[in-house]
Amino acid sequence: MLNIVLFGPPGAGKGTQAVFLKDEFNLIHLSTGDLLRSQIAAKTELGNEAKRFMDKGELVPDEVVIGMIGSQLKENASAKGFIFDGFPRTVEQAKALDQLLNENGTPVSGMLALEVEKQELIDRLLERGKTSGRSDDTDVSIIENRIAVYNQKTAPLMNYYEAQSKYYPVNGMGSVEDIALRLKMLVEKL
Ligand code: B4P
Repeated sequence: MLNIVLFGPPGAGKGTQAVFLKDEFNLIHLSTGDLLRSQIAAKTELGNEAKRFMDKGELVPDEVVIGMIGSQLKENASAKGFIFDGFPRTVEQAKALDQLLNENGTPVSGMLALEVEKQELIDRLLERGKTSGRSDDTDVSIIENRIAVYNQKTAPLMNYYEAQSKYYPVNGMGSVEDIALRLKMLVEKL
């Protein structure tokens, strides 16, 4: 079973690349951002709670996203593997993911970390904000906060996976196709 953690700061291309990898390797794509946005669209209690954090560029509480991923893993028990996009985002979430996957005897295969310069991240998100309707993509100060939260709470996960020899940095600058090829070549070696 192939379990890939696709990692990187906001705007690094996780969602974009996950679509290619999912098709190439026949994986289930689990994006916590997408799952949360569908809860917001459905105006559920969870969605209303999550929106308060997402609108400010803050992380949604660990227990909420861990619970969502746990249910998705159960729902897709016969999958060939998963691509985790935007999860884990804290050490607590990474530990929970290890525990959930170990229960099935199928650990994380590798963490692929997209590396992109800060100004490029901001440009990409503002560009998406013109059409996405996402309030967290239209305001530079909120984008800056998302990047700061990433540096403070999420970037330490690189050490977490490096300690398990599962950390693979990938150049995330360039065309979508070139980056997809870099990721594909890496995944084939996992
Ligand atoms: P996400 O939905 O994960 O948003 P993101 O970090 O911005 O990544 P995304 O996948 O959308 O962007 P991508 O890099 O693909 O999270 C949103 C919010 O949800 C978080 O801030 C948080 O509040 C909450 N949340 C989600 N998961 C959570 C968790 N685990 N714990 C707690 N809270 C959580 O792409 C960005 C843009 O760049 C796209 O428009 C794309 O077209 C463009 N792009 C991609 N590659 C490009 C390239 N090579 N060249 C040019 N443009 C490119």
